[in-house]
Amino acid sequence: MSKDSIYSKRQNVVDFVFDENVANVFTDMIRRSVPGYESIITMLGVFAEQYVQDNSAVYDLGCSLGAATLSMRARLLHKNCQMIAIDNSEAMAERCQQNIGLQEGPDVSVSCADIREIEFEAASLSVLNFTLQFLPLNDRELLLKKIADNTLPRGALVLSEKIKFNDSGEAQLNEELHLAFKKANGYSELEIAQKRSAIENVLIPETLNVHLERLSSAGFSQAVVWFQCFNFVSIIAIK
Ligand code: GEK
Repeated sequence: MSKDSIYSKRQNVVDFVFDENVANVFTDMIRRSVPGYESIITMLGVFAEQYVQDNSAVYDLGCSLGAATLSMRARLLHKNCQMIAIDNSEAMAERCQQNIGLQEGPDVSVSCADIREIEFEAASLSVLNFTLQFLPLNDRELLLKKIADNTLPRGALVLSEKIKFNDSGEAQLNEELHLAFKKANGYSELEIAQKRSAIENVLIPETLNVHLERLSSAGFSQAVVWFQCFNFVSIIAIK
């Protein structure tokens, strides 16, 4: 796994993009930046066992290098399932395709596309693992509505996000702990500061309540936080 040193040298920071350089170090970057990422990935396999139904689609939306797809595929025992992994970064989609080819398992269709523009098949499980946060705020509701409309009864959506807090004390505490996590993982003050300014206009977090209410109005009958570490949560929403 290549080490993420993208922001280790002082530079003119520009808005973050999921390009070739990021794709090359992405596994290391996300593990060292998102507390609980590996636990969430492992648990997606358990969700696949629990929620995937025969004759349905399984979506990994914003799949990056395919970690969520691989975890779900390893536990997919169902008949006639169509696994679909989508990312609008060419560098990510290409590497995702390669990673999936390295392991045995059911077919996966990988495409480079914008998840706001795809036609959804009837799905039993969809995953937005730290992807919704990169969509413009105004596009989030419509996407969730489309996912809900195309989710089978008893099907599910796993939504993982960085969140913000209304309470300033809670926000400060969680941000401090997240900062400590990144430092403990070897990121320097300079790397952390430069990454922060690169991402601040690109990753727009919302509060947990906003997510839960939007899931409910999109058409999910239940939405439950099953994981939280600092300012990172994962929600399971059931149709
Ligand atoms: C994982 N889920 O490892 N359409 C398609 N893809 C998009 C869009 C869009 N509109 N916007 C952003 N992306 C992965 C991690 S990373 C999270 C997901 C992070 C893609 C983007 O190209 C990137 O690959 C991914 O969403 C977000 O489980 O970097 O914090």
